[in-house]
Amino acid sequence: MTTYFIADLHLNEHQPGITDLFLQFMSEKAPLAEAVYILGDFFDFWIGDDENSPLIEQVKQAIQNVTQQGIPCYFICGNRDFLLGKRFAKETGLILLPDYHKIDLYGHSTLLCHGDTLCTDDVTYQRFRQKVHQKWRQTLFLLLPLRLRLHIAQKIRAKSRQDKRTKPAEIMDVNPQFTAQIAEQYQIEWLIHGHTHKQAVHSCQKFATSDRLFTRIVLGDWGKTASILAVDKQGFQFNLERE
Ligand code: OKV
Ligand code: MN
Repeated sequence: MTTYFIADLHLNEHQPGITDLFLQFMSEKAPLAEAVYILGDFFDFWIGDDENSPLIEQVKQAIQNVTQQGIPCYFICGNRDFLLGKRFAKETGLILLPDYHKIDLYGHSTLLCHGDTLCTDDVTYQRFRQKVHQKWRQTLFLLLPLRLRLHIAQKIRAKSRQDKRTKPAEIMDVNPQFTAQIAEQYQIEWLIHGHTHKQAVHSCQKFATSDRLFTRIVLGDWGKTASILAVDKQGFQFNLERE
């Protein structure tokens, strides 16, 4: 039996090929899986579970189809789809997980997260995150009519695209010290996350001065191809080796 991990599909209307790859994954691979974990930025943006579109409907159908076959599908929200909520979960059978979630993966203690919380050097983003994760702001935002939410979200995205152009690339990766601290705190052997779009397997030290190691597995984003991590009792494997 295999457990699959995916992240950063950034599903959107302008790249129907990605939706097709996901639907293909859900009809071919997922039904044979032990579990499926979606580690955030599944949708490119999400402004409330009441929004609907042919894309959203298709995706919901695909998830519901898999969960109804008894395959658990889990979700950790990303920095873009953090408003995906209980209504979506109820409609699809998707199981919502907190920002950090520790599991036993075939004998390996493993921590799962989206990855944005590990990028502590991007102070501007962390400030943005803290703001939009405030419960009262989310409640207020979700009370607004859908059209107004769409309008506000468009403005926020335009502003963010502007800011991004002046951001140095180094701060966009995980902070190694912070990540090691998390690994130590959760007492894990493996860390699986996405967000940085840099598919890789890193061997990391928990402390600069110790030989205690953990493995950081980074999921890739989706585009022309899917990025799927498959784990079974033999170990882990990506669907495609990328550079
Ligand atoms: C998601 C990101 C846009 C990054 C707004 C409260 C507030 C939620 C929201 C609006 C935006 C999500 C929900 C989106 C992520 C961006 C731009 C940059 C870096 C409020 C709660 F404050 F307005 F009240 N939002 N959307 N960004 O368009 O999906 O992650 S979004
Ligand atoms: Mn992300």
